[in-house]
Amino acid sequence: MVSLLATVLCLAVAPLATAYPKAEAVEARCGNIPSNYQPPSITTLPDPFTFINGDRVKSKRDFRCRQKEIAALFARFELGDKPAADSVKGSFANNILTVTVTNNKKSIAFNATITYPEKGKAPYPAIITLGYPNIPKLDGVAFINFPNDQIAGQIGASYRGQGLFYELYGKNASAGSLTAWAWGVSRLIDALEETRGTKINVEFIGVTGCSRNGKGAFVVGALDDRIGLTIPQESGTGGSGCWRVADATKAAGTNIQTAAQIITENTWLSQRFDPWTTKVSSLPIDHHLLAGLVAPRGLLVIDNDIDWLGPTSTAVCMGVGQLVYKALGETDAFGYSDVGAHNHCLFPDSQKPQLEAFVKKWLFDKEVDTDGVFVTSRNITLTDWYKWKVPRLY
Ligand code: MCU
Repeated sequence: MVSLLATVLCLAVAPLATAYPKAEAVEARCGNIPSNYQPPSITTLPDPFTFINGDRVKSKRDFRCRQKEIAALFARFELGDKPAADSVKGSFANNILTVTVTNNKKSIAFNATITYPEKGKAPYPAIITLGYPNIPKLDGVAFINFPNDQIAGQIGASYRGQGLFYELYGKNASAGSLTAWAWGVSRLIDALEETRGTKINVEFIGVTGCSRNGKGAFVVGALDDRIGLTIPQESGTGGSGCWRVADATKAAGTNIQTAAQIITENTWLSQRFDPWTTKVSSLPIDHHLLAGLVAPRGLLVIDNDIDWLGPTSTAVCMGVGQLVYKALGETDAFGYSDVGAHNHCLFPDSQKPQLEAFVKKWLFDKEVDTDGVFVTSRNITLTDWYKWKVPRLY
């Protein structure tokens, strides 16, 4: 078991400011992918620091631009598009926030129940949960239940296009369920921002979910800069695992979920992903870059030693993802913790101190040591999986 902790001081910021740097605006050209773009084949994990036109990322600002490109690549090759909406309205009564979204003269509405902490002080930081929370209660933190299955179903691969998202954008919308959920959480945050009386501090929002909902939580955090702490739990392949590493693990004889299997099981991903699942080395992205989209915001990846989830794949994938935080000089915002020997989605007590530390730091803006959390029982050699240089961008 590797656990490395070093102390880093975090500068105090004014109340109500986010603990992480707000994303800078970038030029409109960032994220434009030529329509005829053909990604090259690469068996190792693609370089976060080189644009598809070959230019190197030389500054934090360049990296913001590359993040737009990475998000556009995820949309084009794996996740589908996360659309905008014409308007969002919130209303709040009996601890339920009703979110009404209108687009193209059609409207949908969903309810999110807010559970307030017994202790603590309003306005409360909040963790949005996809499904019921599988992490323990946290002092002073509200939990907001996001009804992800209503927004986009996850009943099985033949049930594509079901849920409120598709009522608004059509059954043939490119978004898979994970992207539709990300859209829904963004609209929930829009509603929180404009609704009085919720007693939620919108500057300190986290997101979590376990297993399939952990895949969702990761994508939600990657696609909305207002989320300060992303906690994907036991998300496995399609979450904290990498497609390439999963295929290699499967080829070596382990029963692990792969791209080719995942599209036969459910509607989590866009149908745009289908043709790539038999040639994942031709994808210009992999899931280390999902961590790269969350950076420099807080990311605590909780995993479990179950073959199907791919504990080697997730350790390699997140180990390489951590290099983005290193390049940005923000290693205290990243944690990976794989503790096994417990049932799927049963959060073990031994992970609680890490969770509490990340919550204190990224949802309460307290000075806490969160640097260098990387726990795995797997023997991994990261340099087998990436062939690029990690620049110093800070
Ligand atoms: C880890 O998440 C999924 C997994 O991808 C599926 O293959 C399996 O069927 O279900 C897991 C899950 O969501 O368990 C609750």
